[in-house]
Order: sequence, then structure tokens, then C-alpha cells
Amino acid sequence: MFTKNHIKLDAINSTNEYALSLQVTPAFKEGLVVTASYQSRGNGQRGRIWESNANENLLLSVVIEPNININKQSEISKIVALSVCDLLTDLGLNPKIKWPNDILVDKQKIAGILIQNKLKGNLIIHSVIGIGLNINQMNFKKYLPKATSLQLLLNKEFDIAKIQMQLLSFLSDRIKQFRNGTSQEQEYLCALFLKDKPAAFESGNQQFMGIIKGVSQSGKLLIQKEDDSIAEFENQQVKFLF
Ligand code: BT5
Repeated sequence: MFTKNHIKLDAINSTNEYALSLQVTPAFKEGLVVTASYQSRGNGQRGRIWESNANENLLLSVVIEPNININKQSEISKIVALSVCDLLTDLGLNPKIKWPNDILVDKQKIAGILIQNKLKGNLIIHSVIGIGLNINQMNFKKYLPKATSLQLLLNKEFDIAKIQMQLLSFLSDRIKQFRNGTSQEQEYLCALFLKDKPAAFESGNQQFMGIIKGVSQSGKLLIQKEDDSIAEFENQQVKFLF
């Protein structure tokens, strides 16, 4: 799926932005892969920035044509997160998905995902899936959660192009499974960070204890509160205190 149409850039503001800028061209179609050795302003969620040393990490955007209703958009982020977990598990790590879009190993962030959808009515016709995966970088700023990389965890240097190929292969497998109707919900729940564990959260300046039970169809985080009621949270409405 991601084999024919690959644009390799040395430096760019953001691979997602670059892919989106191709919307007016025939290149913007399912299978397009854009990678860069360096991003001058990599995008995170909501104006946040993804920082990465040049030539040390994977900075990747791919385009797919989901043709699914917008109310199913969280399905896309689930399969993308699972594909990153597939790669990390294959390398012998034990990754977790911190809802909605962080991939953690040992409570440290090794990858971030940014999905930007293009709609026609209620239909997602294109998704630009951006993945930043820390591979060989050894020093990071003090983020919360703390950042880590494959090399920090596994004490060896990795071939970025090879990791990229493996990740794209896991991602296309996950997309195929999704399209043939195979449920990946159980695997997602198993990989969900803090699922079924009492933990502290904050919402609207109030701290509370709760237990993550899952993610709703519409992508909201489901937390069981101390009175056993289940509360639903949108992205940004709840903070993990760990
Ligand atoms: C994300 O946002 O985690 C999504 C990051 C997606 C980056 C990829 S790179 C290729 C593609 N092209 C783009 O322009 N973007 C995508 P968010 O959850 O908002 O997390 C951003 C936060 O993570 C920052 O505010 C920092 O606190 C932290 N951070 C920044 N760089 C990091 C890194 N390399 N490793 C770990 N944490 C980092």
C-alpha cells in the first residue's frame, strides 16, 4: 500500500503540512508517503510542537482514503497507534497507548501521532497520518511525559529506513484488517495505558481517582469514578496525573 509514492525531503517545516499542501495535485492519494530528515516546525496537537534532531528519528506522513463517516474517526487513530505498538512489540518492547495519541514505553513517550482529516460532507475522504518516532536520539528536552527513543531503551543504533519499512508494513496490515471488518478493539484495550488500574486524573481543576475502562465509539475516554459512574471525556477535558 505504501510502496510506490514516496517523497523524501531533507528539511521541511512539517511532513503533514507538506502532504496537505499536495492536496491540489494528483500525488495526494492513498499510499503517498512523505518523510523528512528534519522538521523546522513539526506539528503536535493543538499548536504544540514535535521536536526532533536532524537525521536521528522517523518523521513520517502517509495519506489514506478511509471513506468512513466522521463519527468513526477514532478508529483510524486506534489502528495507527496499534501499528506503532506492533513495531515496538516486534523489537521486544512493551508499548502502551496513552489515550488519545501518545505511545509510551516504561511511561516515557517514544512516539506521537497527528491525524488530519479531509472531509466531504460527513465522509472522511483523506487522512494525513503523521507519526514521529524517536529512534536514535539520546538527549531530549524535559517533556511531560519524559521522552525516550529506541536507542535509549535498547542500547543500539537503528537503521531509520528499515524501521520505516517495518512500520509501514504493520500499518498496511492493520488498515487491511480494518477494511475486512476484523475487530481490533480487544488488542486496543489491552494496549491502553492504565486500563483497569486506579489512577489520578484532573478535569476542570478538580482532581479525582478513577479507572480507565475504555474508549467510546466516538473516541471519548471512559473513566469509572469512585461512585462507580462512568464519565466520558473528550481530548483536553482530562489530564493524567502520573
Ligand atoms: C503529538 O502531539 O504527539 C503528535 C506528534 C506528531 C509528530 C509527527 S512527525 C511527522 C508528522 N509531521 C508533523 O508535523 N507532525 C507529525 P502532542 O500530543 O501534542 O505532543 C506534543 C508534545 O510532545 C510537545 O508539546 C512536547 O511536550 C512533547 N514532545 C515534543 N517532541 C517530542 C519528542 N521528540 N519525543 C517525545 N515528546 C516530545
